[in-house]
Amino acid sequence: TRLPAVNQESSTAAMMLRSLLLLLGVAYMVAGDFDPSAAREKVFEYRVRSQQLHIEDLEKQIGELEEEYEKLSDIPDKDTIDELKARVSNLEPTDCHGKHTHQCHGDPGHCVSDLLVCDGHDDCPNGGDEDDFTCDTEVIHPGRSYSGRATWESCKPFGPHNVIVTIVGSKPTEFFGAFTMVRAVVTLEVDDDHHAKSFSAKGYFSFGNRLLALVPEEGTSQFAVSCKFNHGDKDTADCKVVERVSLHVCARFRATTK
Ligand SMILES: [Ca+2]
Repeated sequence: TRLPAVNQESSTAAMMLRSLLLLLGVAYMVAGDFDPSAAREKVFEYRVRSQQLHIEDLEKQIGELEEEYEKLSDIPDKDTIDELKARVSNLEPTDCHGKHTHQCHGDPGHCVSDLLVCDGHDDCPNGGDEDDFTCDTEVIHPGRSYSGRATWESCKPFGPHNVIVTIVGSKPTEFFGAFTMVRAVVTLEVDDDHHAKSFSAKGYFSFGNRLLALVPEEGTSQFAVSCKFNHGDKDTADCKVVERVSLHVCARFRATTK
């Protein structure tokens, strides 16, 4: 009469063992489960960190540029350089709703950080952040000229007048594809006799937000200019004349190519 009891006990023990093994198996599967979104996040984090290094490299390049300028001219250009540095360091990667985001070309549902546009790696699922359309440099081709009639809101009591921005040089940054360094001449035709004030400016073009930011060479002007090109439009931009130091908006103009 004891044998069936033993058999029952051993069969209960076997069931418990099977349950335990099953539980262990599930736990192992959960622990060892590959999570693609976490992995993508890791890769993104790595890329962002690497872009931070690129920013440091760009700052170093700007530093070298500063030294170069000091050799060429007696006038130091620290304000301009500091402003460029500040603009670059303010760029931080964010999600799709953030300020510095770029909508993937051909895929409106996806966004990437401005810092990842035209950097040589596909970040959009369809590679739209690296295609020829997005990374086209025609708008900053030397010789391109943009002009428009500026309306002053503050800073100076100027009447409406023409502003002309002519690109004189552009150079991709070696390790930071999202930006191209640009040189330009900016002309403000400040009075009715078309008495013009021209100044040399330098800055960058950001592929991610299609923004051309130009600051004057030290001592040449108190104004800087920024122009935002619509995606896909190489010929028209919404531009602002801003006070170089405060970045206060003084005037606006709609610029078109001549
Ligand atoms: Ca990219």
